[in-house]
Amino acid sequence: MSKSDVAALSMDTSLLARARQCFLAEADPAVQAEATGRFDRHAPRLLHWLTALYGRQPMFDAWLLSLCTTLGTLARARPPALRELDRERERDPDWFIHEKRVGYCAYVDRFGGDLNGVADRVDYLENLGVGYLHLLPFLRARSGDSDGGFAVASFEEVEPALGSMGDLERLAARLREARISLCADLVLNHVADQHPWALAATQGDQHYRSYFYLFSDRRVPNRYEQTVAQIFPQTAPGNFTHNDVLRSWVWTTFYPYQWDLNYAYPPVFASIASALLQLANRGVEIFRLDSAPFLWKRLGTSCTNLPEVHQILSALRAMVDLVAPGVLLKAEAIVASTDLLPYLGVGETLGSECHLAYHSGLMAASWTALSEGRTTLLRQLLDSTPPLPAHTGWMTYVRCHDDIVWGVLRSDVEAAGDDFTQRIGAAAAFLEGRRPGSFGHGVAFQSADGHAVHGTNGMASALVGLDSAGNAVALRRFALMYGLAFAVGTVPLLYMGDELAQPNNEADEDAALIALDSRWVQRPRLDLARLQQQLDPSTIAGKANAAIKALIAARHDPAFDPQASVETLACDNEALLAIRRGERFMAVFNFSDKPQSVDWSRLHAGDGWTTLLQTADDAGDDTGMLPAWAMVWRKKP
Ligand code: OTU
Repeated sequence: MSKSDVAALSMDTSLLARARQCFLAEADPAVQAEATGRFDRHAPRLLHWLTALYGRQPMFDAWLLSLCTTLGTLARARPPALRELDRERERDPDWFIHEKRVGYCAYVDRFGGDLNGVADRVDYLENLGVGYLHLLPFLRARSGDSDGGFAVASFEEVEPALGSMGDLERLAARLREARISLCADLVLNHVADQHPWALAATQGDQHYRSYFYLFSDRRVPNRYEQTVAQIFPQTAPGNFTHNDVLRSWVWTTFYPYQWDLNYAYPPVFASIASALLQLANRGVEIFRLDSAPFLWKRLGTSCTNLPEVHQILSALRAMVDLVAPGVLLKAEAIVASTDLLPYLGVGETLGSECHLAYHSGLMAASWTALSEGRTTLLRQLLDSTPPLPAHTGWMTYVRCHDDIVWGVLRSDVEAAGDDFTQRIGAAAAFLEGRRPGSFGHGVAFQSADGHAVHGTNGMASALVGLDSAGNAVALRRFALMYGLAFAVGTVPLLYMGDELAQPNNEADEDAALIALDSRWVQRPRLDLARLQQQLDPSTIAGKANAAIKALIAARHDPAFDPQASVETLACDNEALLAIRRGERFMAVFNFSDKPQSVDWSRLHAGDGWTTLLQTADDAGDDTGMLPAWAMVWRKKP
C-alpha cells in the first residue's frame, strides 16, 4: 500500500468509538487504564487495516464489533505472568535485540519425545545459551501424512502423542523461568482436509465452504496455474486438488491435503486471530507465521507477496500490540530479498508488520559462496540489504527443517548478469556431491530432472562434508557457515543436531518418509550418544559443540552490538568476505580452499584491535594468512 493510499483511507471515528466500547466492556477497573491506553494506541491501526481489507463487505461494522468483543475477552483472559511480560516488553521494545538471543529449532518428538520431554531438556538449552526455542508444529495434525505437522487439524488441541494443552502451558512456564521464549508455528495459510472447517465445508455448510477456494471446474484454476509457481513440483504437482464429495477443485498450494484458507472472507481472519491469541495466552511468545506470502490470491499474479498479505499481517500485528504486546511475530517468507523487506514494515507508512523475518537469501547465498569459493553473491546480498526499521531483526540461519530454496536468489543472480540455472545449478550440484572435488553430501529436492534448480536438503555437517571425514578443515567450514549467521544476525538460529554435528538422517524407521520427501534427511532424532560426547573435545560432536558455544559467547562481548547494521568492507579478494558491525566489531571469512592473506590495516582493524574469535591457529595474527575456510572475529576494546 502506497503512502497516498494510506492517507486516502479515512478513519470511521464513530465505528472506532463503538469498537472501543466492545473491547473495554467488562474490563476490570484495575487494568482499565492499561487496556484503554493500548486501545487508543493500537486500535486505529487495526481498524485501518481491517477497513482496507474488508470495509466494503456487507455487515462489516457488525463483524468488526464482534471481533473487538472477542479481542477484549482474550485480553482479559491473559494470565498475570504474561501480563507482566507484556508490560516489561512495552517498556523495552528492543528486548529481543539487545538480549543477544540465540534461537534453537527442533521437532518436539525428535528432540524430547513429547512436550514433557522437552521440558526435561530446558537445562540443556540454558547451558547452551539459548534464549528462544522454536518447536516445529505440535498442534493436532491430520492422521496419516501431515507434512511434519504442517497440516493442522485443530488449533485447540496438542497432537495427542506429544502431550496436552496443560503440558504446553507448563513447558512455556518452565521456559519463561529460564528466560527462553517459546516460539510456535502458526500455520495460517492452510488447514488439513480433516480440520473441522474443511469437514463442515465437505458436508455442504455454506459458511465453511467460504473458508476455502473451491472451483466447480478447471477453467479458473487453469488460468491461475499460468502464473502460480509450484512448491512441491514432484510430490504435489499443481496448486489444485479435486475433491469428489464437493465435486470441486480445492486450492492446495502445498500437499493435496492442505487446503488454502480464503482470507477474503472476514471470518477466516477472525478465526485465525483467535487461534493466535489463545496460544499466546497459553504462553507462546513468538509466532512463526508459516507460508505468509501465500495468504492472498489474484488472477494474473504469482499469488504471493500481494499487498493484501501485508494488510493481513499489519492487522495481526496491531492486534497483538493491543492484546498481547509481549508477543513477537516472525515472517516465514522464503522469497526474493526485495519481496522480503515489506514483511518487516519497510516502505509502510504505518510501520509495524513483523518483528522478525528469516533472511533466507543470505542463507542460500552463503551456501553458494561455499560451493563457489568466492563471496561475490554474498557481498551483493549484504550490500543490498537496507538497514532494518527500528525494533525489527533478522533471523539468520545455516539450516532449517526445509530445503535450501534456491529460487530466492534468482533476481540477485540475474542482477549480477548470470544465468540462474547455470550458476545456482552448479552450486547445488556441488553441495550434493555431484561435481568433481565437491565435499558435500546434500540431497536434491524436487528437481530430479537434473536441469531444474529447486532445493537442496541436508544437515549442515553433511553439506560441509563433516559427516564422513570429521577432519579439522571440514569443521572449519562448519564454523564458517555458523560464524557468518551469528555475526550478521539479530537472532541467529541453531538447528537441532547441528550443535553436535549430527549427520544426515538415515534412520531405517524414517526411510519411507525420506523417500517421499527428502527434507526428512535434515530431521533426525537427537543423537543421545553424541549428546554424551558434547564436552569431549576428542569427538566431532564435542568439537562442533565447542565451536557453537564459542560463537554464542563471542556475541556476548560488549564489542558486539546487535543493534548496529552490517557493512561489508572492500578487500580486493573474492575469496574473502570482510564485514564490520558498529565501531568495535569486524570479521573476515575465507570461503575458499586456499589460504588468503589479510591486510588488517587496510581493513582498519589493525592497531588497537584484538582477536575475539578465530577458527584456525594464528589466523588472527596481524601479518598472518587466513587458512582455507577459516574465520576471524576482531574487536576494539
Ligand atoms: C513452510 O515452507 C514450512 O516450513 C514447510 O515445512 C511446509 O511444508 C510448508 O510451509 C507448508 O506448510 O512455502 O514460504 O520449499 O520452504 O514449503 C515458505 C519448501 C514455504 C519450503 C516451503 C515453505
